[in-house]
Amino acid sequence: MGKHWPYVVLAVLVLLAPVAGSWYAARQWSQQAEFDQAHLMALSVMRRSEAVAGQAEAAANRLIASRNPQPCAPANLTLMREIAMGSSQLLAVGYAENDRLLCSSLGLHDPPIPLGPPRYVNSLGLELRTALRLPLTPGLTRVVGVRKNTAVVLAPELITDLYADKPDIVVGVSTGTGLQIAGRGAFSPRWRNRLGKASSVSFIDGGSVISLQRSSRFDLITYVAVPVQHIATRANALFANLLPVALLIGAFSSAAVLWRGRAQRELPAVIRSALHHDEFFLTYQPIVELATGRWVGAEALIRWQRPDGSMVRPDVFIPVAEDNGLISLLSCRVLELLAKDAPEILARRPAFRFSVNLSQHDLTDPQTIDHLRRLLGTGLKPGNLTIEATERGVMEKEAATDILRQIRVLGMRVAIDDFGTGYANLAYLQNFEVDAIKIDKAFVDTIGTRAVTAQVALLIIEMGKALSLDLVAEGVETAGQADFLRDNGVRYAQGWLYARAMPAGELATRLAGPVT
Ligand code: G
Ligand code: G
Ligand code: MN
Repeated sequence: MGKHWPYVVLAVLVLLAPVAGSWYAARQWSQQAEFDQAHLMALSVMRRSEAVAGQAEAAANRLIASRNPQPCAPANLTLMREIAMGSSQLLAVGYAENDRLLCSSLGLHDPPIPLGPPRYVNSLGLELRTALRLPLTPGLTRVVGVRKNTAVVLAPELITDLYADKPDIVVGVSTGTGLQIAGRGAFSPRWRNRLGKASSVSFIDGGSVISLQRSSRFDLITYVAVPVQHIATRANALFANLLPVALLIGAFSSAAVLWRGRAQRELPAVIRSALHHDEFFLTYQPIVELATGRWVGAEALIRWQRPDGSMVRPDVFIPVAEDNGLISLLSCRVLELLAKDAPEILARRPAFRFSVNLSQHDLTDPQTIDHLRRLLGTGLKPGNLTIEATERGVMEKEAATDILRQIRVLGMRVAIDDFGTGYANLAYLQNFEVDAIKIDKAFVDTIGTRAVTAQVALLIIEMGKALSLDLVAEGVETAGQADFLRDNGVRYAQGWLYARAMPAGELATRLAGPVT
């Protein structure tokens, strides 16, 4: 049989799904990891910046507090040296006037050293200058903070040396206004806008993963920018690790799909062989009269046990049989099996009713009538038989009407199975002159619940009563459901509350018992 390609397509998808999944996961994880790492780095740059700013502030406060009327007198220079030497992060502290450094812990400056213009002033009067060059180190730029004529000189390397082993990473610190104080790599003042009033933010901009961190103590923002390629590099490494496992899972699933596909393709041949070797048998699920609890009938349900003892479910092999022209052979077998099982039961209960499921194809096949006639030759009376047809089976084929009519002419009853799940409508029930409807378990399940469909069970019951149809509720599992159904005029029920499907022998024995 054809129908191979859907399994091949599925097998390929199932093989690729874990691979695609781990690729996607590797990208997501790596992006998150880079964001997290950038965030941690910005935090750590902030810790360093705050330590430096803290020392600068403390040094300036000490010098300001000394209030020396002669700021460049030797005694004050000694104090400056003491302060500078005691501060691990400061190059020098000194006295400034008119944008010039007159003296510092380095000594008297004659001529005074120009500090350059202030680039930033805050509410405390702190001015920052970022382009100082000391005569001793003309090649290096220094940062100076000046408050109340007290200058603190800082080395930007304190910040730019961070992560020196990762030269493609941009690190730095700026003021809250976006003035770069110290930094390595290209800094963009517009990054600051992304921070808004938040204390930290991470984002991708211009090929970099950027993370900003705001200080809670000073008007400082630190930033770190990592090239986005880092995400790809990390993702590729991760993916390389995941790939073998993903391929293994994919291959196993894929093999399972192909194996199942093969089993499905071979199923028709196996069904034929099973018919030949008598592997099918029937079980019977009692149909109970709600008012009395009597078992008035039973639905015959086909079972298939393989020689190895395993059972194949009807939902698996019935559709395959339908698709491969085998269903009439199976239905025919069901009638043969029933003919063998029925006499023992009818000997005790001559009026007992057996329900048999026919498929859509059976309902358009004139041979079905011949098979049913033959069954009547074996001792069953037409009144002992109910044919169950699904709504779909009846609705979709014109010819079904004719077969159903002939079945009723034979004197057998017709029930619509799984009612409510298909194309339920009043007009067609009238046209087809059925005898009974079986209310699908789905509606019985909603009884006593707040489900939206709970009202449908009642609607079906009212409809059945209006058309004088017998009603059989399927899948009754609780006494509450049974009470509700009985109180609303449903006559029959089937379900685990009463009995599960059982072999013919057990049915005969239990029918002889006291309750049934
Ligand atoms: O009781 P069980 O789980 O086997 O029922 C599964 C499905 O198989 C039910 O929908 C039932 O109607 C269907 N089924 C059981 N026996 C037969 C049969 O003999 N013929 C057909 N066509 N369907 C059946
Ligand atoms: O479609 P049909 O009614 O022919 O199929 C009956 C199916 O419902 C079978 O699979 C049978 O095992 C199952 N069944 C019968 N009674 C109950 C019940 O009370 N509860 C549940 N969960 N399943 C039931
Ligand atoms: Mn049924």
